Amino acid sequence: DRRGHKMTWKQYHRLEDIHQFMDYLAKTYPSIISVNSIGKSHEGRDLKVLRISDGKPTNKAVWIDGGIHAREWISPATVTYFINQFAENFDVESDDVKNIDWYILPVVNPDGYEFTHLGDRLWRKNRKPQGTTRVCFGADLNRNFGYRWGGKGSSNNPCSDIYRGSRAFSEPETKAVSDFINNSAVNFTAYLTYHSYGQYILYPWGYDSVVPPDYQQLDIVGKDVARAIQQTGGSEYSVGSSSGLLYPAAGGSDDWAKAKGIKYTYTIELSDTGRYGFILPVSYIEPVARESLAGLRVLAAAVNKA
Ligand code: ING
Ligand code: ZN
Repeated sequence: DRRGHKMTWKQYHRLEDIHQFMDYLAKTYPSIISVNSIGKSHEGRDLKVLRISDGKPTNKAVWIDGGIHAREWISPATVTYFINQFAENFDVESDDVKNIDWYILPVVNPDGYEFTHLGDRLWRKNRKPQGTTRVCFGADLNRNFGYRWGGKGSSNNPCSDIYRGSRAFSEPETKAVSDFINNSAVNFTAYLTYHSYGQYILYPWGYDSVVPPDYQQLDIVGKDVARAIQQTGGSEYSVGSSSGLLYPAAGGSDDWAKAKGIKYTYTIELSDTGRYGFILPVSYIEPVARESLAGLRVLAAAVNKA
């Protein structure tokens, strides 16, 4: 269309629309945006990361991902909304936003995401055949990361929805994310991973009911983010450690990022609180994304002060 892509935030889009949107932005704004594939999914789909940066050497760096879990459609929708806002309005963004190199992977689990569009709307895991028999499909990518992998809240049963995989980073999607973050020479100050649902801002640890030494700072910034969301769109988010507020779950991406030393590491569980759950109507996309962006701007301010 007129803008050269099909993304609307008035409906949920297939992976191809999301990838074409990212490529369009890289082509249209080459001085600030680049797109790179950091690897391929089990079924061979690209894992496309978009980088937005004005190239200042003093910039901080923030990682954002979405779509680790296939059925949580509001996550890629929200993360692509962030991309669109920053791309289309970078020159008028705040210094807090412009002083960050943003690395954004909207769909960590493209095979699962496509499967929820074509087959099973409530699929969670990736689509790699598992176990010796390969009769069951998928590992839970948010149980497959390599910090305290194999602990509480994860399963060794390949047919379980919380199957942890055969070993840490056994899945190409989690391996690609960790390889990129480990090898890129970028020093990330924040790692944000968007899920749904429940309206929570969660910080480590997930593996057990303990908190990191700097949890009070994570709690303060998390509550600042929650307040911005509430003041913008009215949604109320609870803030706390994932193990404390929800349940212990080892192998999450946030624990791995925090253990690497990335200070502001959060799992954000977007709307709603259960009325529609994963099947959030499309009329919610814009309000959820808009208030989430207000929260992200507050996080950007904290990152610049770190
Ligand atoms: N919830 C997360 C899950 O993976 C979570 C909750 C967050 C667990 C952080 C561990 C660490 O179960 C959803 N909805 O995916
Ligand atoms: Zn999830």
